[in-house]
Amino acid sequence: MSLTLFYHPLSSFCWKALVALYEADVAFEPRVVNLGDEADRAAFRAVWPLGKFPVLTDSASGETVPESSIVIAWLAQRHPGAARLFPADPALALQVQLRDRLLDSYIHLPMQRVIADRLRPADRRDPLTVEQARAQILAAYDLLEPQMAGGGWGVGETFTLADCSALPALFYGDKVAPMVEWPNLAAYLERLKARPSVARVLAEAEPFFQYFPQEPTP
Ligand SMILES: N[C@@H](CCC(=O)N[C@@H](CS)C(=O)NCC(=O)O)C(=O)O
Repeated sequence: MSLTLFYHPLSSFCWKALVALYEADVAFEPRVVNLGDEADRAAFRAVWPLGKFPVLTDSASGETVPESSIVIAWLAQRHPGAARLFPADPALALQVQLRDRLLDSYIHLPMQRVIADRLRPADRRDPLTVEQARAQILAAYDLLEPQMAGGGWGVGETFTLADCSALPALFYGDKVAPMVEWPNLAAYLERLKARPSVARVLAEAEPFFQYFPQEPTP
């Protein structure tokens, strides 16, 4: 086996890569990075200096592949089982990439800003950052809600990169900005959770959910 995935089971961006790997049934060595351990952090930074996971390495080709969307694109180019994560039709492929960008930029990253604020000492929290991040998430929900009115997967008829990206964005997004007024997105999240690749990722994360920071009491 030549592939190693540097990741953590609770990490939202790692979920994107894990779903793709499980969808495509690609064999890889899981390498959990413990960011709380200085030596492990340094070892990971030797692989990828920015220190952000997921990162996939291929000992056969010598490649180091960072960034969740690029990991999935790389898999799609090299592993037949993963090719379907990027539609062959160029127009549809562009729609898939657009959805991936929208989910990452306007739900996933703002969600991380809300969580990061929870991890700060009480006297360093920034309610304005949280408010703006939540507003960004709600605007993205509004944009995507009508697009999911027909049910099914994110873009097109089949499960793609768009769905790999949707899982962490909507799962953790729902925790910081509940999707009560967005029934199409809420139903889509339930469809995602029922997908075997996703169910496996969530089951592996389950022992770590206790570390997810809850909303601080005012
Ligand atoms: N744009 C990157 C974002 C990756 C990212 O932010 N990963 C987080 C975990 S979800 C991380 O590595 N955090 C560790 C840190 O910031 O020290 C991607 O798509 O892979």
